[in-house]
Amino acid sequence: MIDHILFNVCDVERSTAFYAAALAPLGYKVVKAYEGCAGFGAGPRADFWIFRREPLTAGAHIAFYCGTRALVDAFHAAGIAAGGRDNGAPALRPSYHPDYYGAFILDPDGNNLEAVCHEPALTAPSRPERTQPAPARPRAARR
Ligand SMILES: N[C@@H](CCC(=O)N[C@@H](CS)C(=O)NCC(=O)O)C(=O)O
Repeated sequence: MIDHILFNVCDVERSTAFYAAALAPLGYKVVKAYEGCAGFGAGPRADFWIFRREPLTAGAHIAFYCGTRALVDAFHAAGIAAGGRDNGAPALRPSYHPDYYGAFILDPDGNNLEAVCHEPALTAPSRPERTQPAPARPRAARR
């Protein structure tokens, strides 16, 4: 599943106006905006981004969603083994958000591929799992 896509643009203001208008019929609007970039979404989550790039390059950025951090690690190892160029080892990137665990690979043409997991790290359960059925609760008296 695709998590987000990013296009490089040279003028973020101009492209924000363009995409806001072009994507409005699809329910997309600007849901995040930072210096040099804007994120669009049809809901609260931004899955389409524009990013100012100087000089402008055509390389796309696509991030694939992973349910676990182990999958992000596996993606990065497989991408390197397949001849991709490392563009960022698997690690947390808290500048995006506290549980953002991503890894980046450049494909043979310079496109920037990412695998990302947004879930918190797996932790041991804070209390032992219940192994016995819960004690029966007294039933309400029937009339
Ligand atoms: N080498 C960086 C790559 C980060 C990256 O490519 N981030 C994506 C957004 S999730 C992107 O296209 N950012 C724009 C940029 O870095 O120019 C890292 O390891 O964190």
